[in-house]
Amino acid sequence: MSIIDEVSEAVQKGQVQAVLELLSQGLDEGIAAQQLLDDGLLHGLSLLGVRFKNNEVFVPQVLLAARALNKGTELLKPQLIEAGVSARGRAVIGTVKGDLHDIGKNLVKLMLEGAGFEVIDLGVDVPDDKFVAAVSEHQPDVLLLSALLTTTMQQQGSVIKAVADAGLREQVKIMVGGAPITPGFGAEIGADGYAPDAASAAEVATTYLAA
Ligand code: B1M
Repeated sequence: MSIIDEVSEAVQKGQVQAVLELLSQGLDEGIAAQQLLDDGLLHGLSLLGVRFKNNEVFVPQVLLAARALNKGTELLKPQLIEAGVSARGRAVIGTVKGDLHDIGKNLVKLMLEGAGFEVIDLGVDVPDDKFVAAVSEHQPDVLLLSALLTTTMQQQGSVIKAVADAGLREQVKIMVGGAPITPGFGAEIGADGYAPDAASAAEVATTYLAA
């Protein structure tokens, strides 16, 4: 079995230590960090996701896998982002209220940092008023909202409305993303932008910075 397949297996089993050791071994052997992330960590989670959907594994196993994946991503972070990029913008990011999924959000955060953003991460299950308070306090260039559930995607619209009601809408660009989100949905709820994945989220956010 290749190291990449072993990473995928270890993620599915939620084995943090094994994931970290395999990733270090992979990097030592010259495997690109992006490949370890895509074909190892994320591929493992995707396979587990199918078994989750089919009720073959349950929330505790998926939680352990998510923890292993997040730890593994932290280890790869220096290789994934360009070193030494100076901060040239500020972003606030969070997963909306009612939603506990943070893997995608963490990847978007990582790519934003790689693109030179200072990122304030509000975490998961973030209520609207916390997003509003963060925009008021940190004056970010971009606010990024993540949602993974069809039952929480509407919450993104609620955050946008709350920011507008607080009189802050003109001073911040708002982007939405997450597996169920489409560009059409983003436009419908009044977002400025949408991105399908972490790398393009950083690209779109960068276009909002004043030249
Ligand atoms: Co959840 N879950 N989950 N889960 N979970 C999904 C999303 C689901 C599709 C699984 C399934 O049934 N097939 C399903 C949603 C169905 C739906 O709404 N239509 C689901 C469900 C139902 C649930 C629960 C309700 C299950 C239950 O309790 N019965 C429950 C809800 C809890 C809650 O949030 N209130 C639940 C719980 C969990 C865990 C806690 C166990 C765990 C999350 C742990 C964690 O995140 N720390 C979990 C996981 C891991 C998943 C799956 C398996 C993987 C999600 C993931 O991390 N993908 C998922 C099934 C799947 O996707 N195969 C599933 C990898 C990640 C890199 O992708 O997050 O899409 P993603 O992020 C991408 C893009 O979307 C984009 O960039 C990222 C990187 O490229 N992106 C953005 C994301 N945010 C962005 C923000 C931006 C821009 C781009 O800013 C503008």
